[in-house]
Amino acid sequence: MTDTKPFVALCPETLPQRLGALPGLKERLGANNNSWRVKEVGDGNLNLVFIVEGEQGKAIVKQALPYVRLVGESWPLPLKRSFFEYHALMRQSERDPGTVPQIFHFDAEQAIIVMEFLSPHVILRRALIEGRQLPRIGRDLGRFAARTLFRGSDLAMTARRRKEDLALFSDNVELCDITENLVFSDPYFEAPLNRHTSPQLDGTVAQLRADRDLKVEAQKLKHTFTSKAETLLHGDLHTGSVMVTADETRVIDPEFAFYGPIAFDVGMMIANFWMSYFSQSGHEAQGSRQGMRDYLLAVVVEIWTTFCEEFSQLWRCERNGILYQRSLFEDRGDPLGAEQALDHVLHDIWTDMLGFAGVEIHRRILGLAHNADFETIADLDLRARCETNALKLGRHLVVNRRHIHGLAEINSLAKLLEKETVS
Ligand code: SR1
Ligand code: MG
Repeated sequence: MTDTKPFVALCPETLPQRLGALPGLKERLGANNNSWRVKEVGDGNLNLVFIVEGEQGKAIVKQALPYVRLVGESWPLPLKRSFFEYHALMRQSERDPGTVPQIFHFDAEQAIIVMEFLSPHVILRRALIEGRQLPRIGRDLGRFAARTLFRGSDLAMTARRRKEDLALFSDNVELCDITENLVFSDPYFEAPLNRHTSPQLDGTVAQLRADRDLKVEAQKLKHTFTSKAETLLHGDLHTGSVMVTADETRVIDPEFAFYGPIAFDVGMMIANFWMSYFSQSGHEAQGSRQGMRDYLLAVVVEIWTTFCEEFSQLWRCERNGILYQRSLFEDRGDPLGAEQALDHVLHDIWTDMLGFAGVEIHRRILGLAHNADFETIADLDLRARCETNALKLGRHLVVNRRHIHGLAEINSLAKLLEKETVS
């Protein structure tokens, strides 16, 4: 018989007593758990997050709940997502050291991860809403994506290790199901939990939901998402999953991790910068955000350029997996063959990345889970104008992604949409 303890949600009152004996916590906070101060700070859609402060320091305690916090107990969600988050963090810290929080303790039964308290870091999304320009973010995120996605794939891993990992993460079914519905399908019909800025967006929403080309392309992207088990994804890589200071970037919250297409993480991330771009005119009460808009488009370029450079570098130096083997190219005196293959691989990532960015934009405006970039714009007419621009760009990305040649083209369209709204 296994000795399993039933799950009990933590609360600030019980946490010191329940976790007081954990060596990982005592070491950081101090042994006197009676003096620990606990605050619940979770503002995400799914979990409890506590800051615990003791005489010697602070730590984060994150606990999954057996349901979707945003919706309530009517939407059950398994605790095992915490197991996937923990294992994804372990792999990411191997593949791009220093980019995720340090983990001090993991308890699978109680779905608890105890980790480093990052300070003075703030959530990237909040910094962007406030108009803060983070100088490192494009490079750090481009590199993180390239390293974790390349090193988690058949380009780098042994076939056995990758297949074992694929099997491990294939059980993250319920979190994939959230993405499959919330990102790829719900925005394109009147799904029960959808919401949008109404009545301002009603006409545009009806148009998008009647757009056959858009729906077909969104489903093709969903098909790619479910069938292209290329690499271990973060799975929810948006600006709310990144913590920043001016000098440091850390990526958090990979509970949606599973094996999927490389382009998915990259597209989701870039989409969130485009949404931030379109939301800026809703945050101009304290002054023009033109500088911020220029910065955000430059970050998009930097993420993509860095991703390509780092991916190419890894392709040349760490391509030791079962795909595009050196024995076919470099070892036969044909390094150009390997470069040709690299171009093709990057081109496919580019095309899919644009599509994934487009659906991510749509779902944050039309679906259940919105983002604060738009939601904090109190004037609903103004919010709707910002959202309309983002929706238009999203449609262009999804439907025309195979004919888009570079970011300059998309950023020009973004500027044009923005200018038309202002004038
Ligand atoms: C029901 S969960 C909604 C969203 O929150 C998470 O952060 C993911 O982005 C998910 O799609
Ligand atoms: Mg999250």
